[in-house]
Amino acid sequence: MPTAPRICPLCEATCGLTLTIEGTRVTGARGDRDDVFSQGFICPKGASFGEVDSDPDRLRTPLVRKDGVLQEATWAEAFDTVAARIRPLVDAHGPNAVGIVLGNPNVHTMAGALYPPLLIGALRTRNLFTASTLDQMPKHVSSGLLFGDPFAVPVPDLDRTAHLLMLGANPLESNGSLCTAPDFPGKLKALRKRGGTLTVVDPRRTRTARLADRHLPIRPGADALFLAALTHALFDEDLTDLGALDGHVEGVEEVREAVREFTPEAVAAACDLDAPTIRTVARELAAAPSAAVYGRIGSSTVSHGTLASWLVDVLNVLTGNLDRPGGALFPLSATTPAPRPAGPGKGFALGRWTSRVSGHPEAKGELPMAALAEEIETEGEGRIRALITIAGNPVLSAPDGRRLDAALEALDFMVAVDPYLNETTRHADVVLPPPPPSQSAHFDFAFNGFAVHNQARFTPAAVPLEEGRMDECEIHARLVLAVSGMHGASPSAVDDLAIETTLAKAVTQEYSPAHGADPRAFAATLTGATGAERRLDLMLRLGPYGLTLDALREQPHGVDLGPLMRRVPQILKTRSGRIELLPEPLAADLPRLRAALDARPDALVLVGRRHLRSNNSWLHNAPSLNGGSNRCTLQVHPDDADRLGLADGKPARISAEGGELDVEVEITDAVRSGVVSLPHGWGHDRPGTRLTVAAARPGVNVNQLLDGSRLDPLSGTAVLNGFPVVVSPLL
Ligand SMILES: Nc1nc2c(c(=O)[nH]1)N[C@H]1C(S)=C(S)[C@@H](COP(=O)(O)OP(=O)(O)OC[C@H]3O[C@@H](n4cnc5c(=O)[nH]c(N)nc54)[C@H](O)[C@@H]3O)O[C@H]1N2
Ligand SMILES: Nc1nc2c(c(=O)[nH]1)N[C@H]1C(S)=C(S)[C@@H](COP(=O)(O)OP(=O)(O)OC[C@H]3O[C@@H](n4cnc5c(=O)[nH]c(N)nc54)[C@H](O)[C@@H]3O)O[C@H]1N2
Ligand code: SF4
Ligand SMILES: [Mo]
Repeated sequence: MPTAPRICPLCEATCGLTLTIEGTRVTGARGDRDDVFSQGFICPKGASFGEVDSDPDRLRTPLVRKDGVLQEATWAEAFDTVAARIRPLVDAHGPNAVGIVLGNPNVHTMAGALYPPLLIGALRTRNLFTASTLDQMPKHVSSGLLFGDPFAVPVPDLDRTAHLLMLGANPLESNGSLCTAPDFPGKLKALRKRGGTLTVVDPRRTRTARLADRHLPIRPGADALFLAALTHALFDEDLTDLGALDGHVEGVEEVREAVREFTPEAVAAACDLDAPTIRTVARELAAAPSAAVYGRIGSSTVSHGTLASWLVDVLNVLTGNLDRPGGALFPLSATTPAPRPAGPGKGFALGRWTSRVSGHPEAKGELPMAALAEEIETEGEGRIRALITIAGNPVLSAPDGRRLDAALEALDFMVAVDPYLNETTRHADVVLPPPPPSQSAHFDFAFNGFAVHNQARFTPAAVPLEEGRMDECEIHARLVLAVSGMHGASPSAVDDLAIETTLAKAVTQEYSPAHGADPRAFAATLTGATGAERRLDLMLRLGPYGLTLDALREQPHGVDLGPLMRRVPQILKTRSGRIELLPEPLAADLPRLRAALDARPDALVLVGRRHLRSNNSWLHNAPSLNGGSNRCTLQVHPDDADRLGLADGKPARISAEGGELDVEVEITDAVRSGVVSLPHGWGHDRPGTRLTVAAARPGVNVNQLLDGSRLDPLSGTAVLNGFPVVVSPLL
């Protein structure tokens, strides 16, 4: 049976798969043992690649709304409609009349990495909303402020660390995030086996927590307090040691002052952890030969998300573990422009503009996804009248789906680039469906920048593009043309322009491999079957390893670029050229954290959870990933169940500020008392979708419990964990 390699796009681990091909169909997938990074690892989702790829509900042709009904159409009709509808709105109401929503799978496609920046540039809209403000924006903001670059995200050196302190992450289900590591579970087991220690901080006793030496069932939302107390304890017990970072950090004494009040004793009640334990964790962190602190979703999508993200790296710095092998290191991906010499940079600015209705500050050029509905609904200059969504399902993934649902219906025009007709895309006037992943080439522009080992892999399309299909890169390029008044031009013009712009700059930069070259001659050397591939080739050639696309093609299992290396001070782009440990915006947010010391904890709060066979809202349509018992259950601790009169397997009503839901109760002591857990991505019961399997087992949309008003103010990230709820039995 013929086989083809394909990097798995179904989570951040980016495992190399070997697909079995029958004709033009993928009939099987196994882990590629020769993959330089994943070495054969595969999970149940990857094993279902064929089923996900050939889902009969995937759209095969564009859809265009005619007489109020979405109907199959040609590509020409679809792009004609986009061009005819978007430009007049921009001309009449200005660039902000068009909003853009970018969802999670954009980081899993080549198109999603290469074209949205051009689309944003073409539209010049400030109404940009992405999954980041439902996810990792706090990390971008803290990295931007600390290191001067929002993409300078240190990752735990999983293969070499002696001690891992992990907060709000459950890689045994998620397979890891902002830490790209195939076989994350195996790496944690290997850490324990080589004598290292693992501490997991999570209100639930997850599969990851069960693997740990120590599990701290913290009260949700209290991580920033806990981390501040660890920082306090390091100073208090004279345990700080910057190591090789000495001379590259400013603000250490200011941090000592800033955390003075956050003693372990002071935070103990709010965290529901005892002070001696907190001190022990701090001592262990300082004593370990190497250690990494790592926080994810549960410490990010909370009201002090940016403070917690910052404190994670403050601890890495103060223990000398930042930028040290075995600690937390900055990856260097093959498509990062070749490093400029160390020195002061431009720094990172927050709040360069604010959202129109609620005045939320922008972060990294984005506005909070939680504010999308009000920006569409609220009349006035700058209202969003048209929306372009690419690979996003905010009706399920963002707060208050019902309100967003109504807002989308009220738009003048909506375009969706999406393979499915789902809760969000059903509102579109034009749906542009990309082909299934087997028909697309792949390179991980985003995740290589968060990978625990430097490597580069390119996989070409495993099967030819089906007749009538359009490559997603071409869809994006044509979309850029359609909104920029160049409708009908060749899509390669978009790539040529991007190449020209990049090269014009690179040839003037002394440290660039293209320095001094003739841009045209350099461009003529680029190889690649498509504009997108030529752009990849350019980025590789301008990158730090001198790779080319041809070189990657010759290595179908990838190129090993070695373990993570030290990158300070070169990576720093702060104005001082040093790590700025107490940036002003974070200092200004500390009074809010101080107030949390004395706040009375909510009686019952909700947290989310992920299941190994899920991926946010879009994998519930694959039968093998959505079988077995109901997964969309409300997990309740036995003590809470007793107190509230809830019974296992019976229905309950859960309510919060955004609405109420009826759910099935699952009583388990895996969740701590005072906390209930409900997964996200469910609620597939709206009419007008084409998700046969998912609609038959719809579940409920947890985000309906939110009204969009709870945000981490610095990053605009929605609070999706640790918000108060009320639960009662449904009789
Ligand atoms: N309560 C709660 N809510 C959450 C979270 C949580 O933990 N709790 N997690 C948040 C997080 S971390 C994230 S990242 C967001 C995710 O939320 P979204 O960014 O909305 O992503 P998905 O829900 O995965 O929806 C992905 C969409 O992309 C489409 N798609 C799939 N493959 C492709 C492709 O190849 N090309 C294109 N163009 N489209 C494709 C799917 O059909 C679907 O419409 O959800 C957030 N929402
Ligand atoms: N199988 C599967 N894999 C996925 C996804 C998926 O939907 N399914 N989604 C992908 C995406 S988009 C992302 S961003 C990643 C996320 O990957 P992870 O960050 O590992 O996310 P989760 O698995 O949701 O784990 C978050 C944990 O935080 C805990 N938690 C909740 N509130 C708090 C709190 O206040 N403090 C602390 N310390 N912990 C808390 C929860 O109990 C949960 O166990 O996963 C990716 N991988
Ligand atoms: S761990 Fe992630 S990348 Fe690897 S096979 Fe599973 S879904 Fe795919
Ligand atoms: Mo995410």
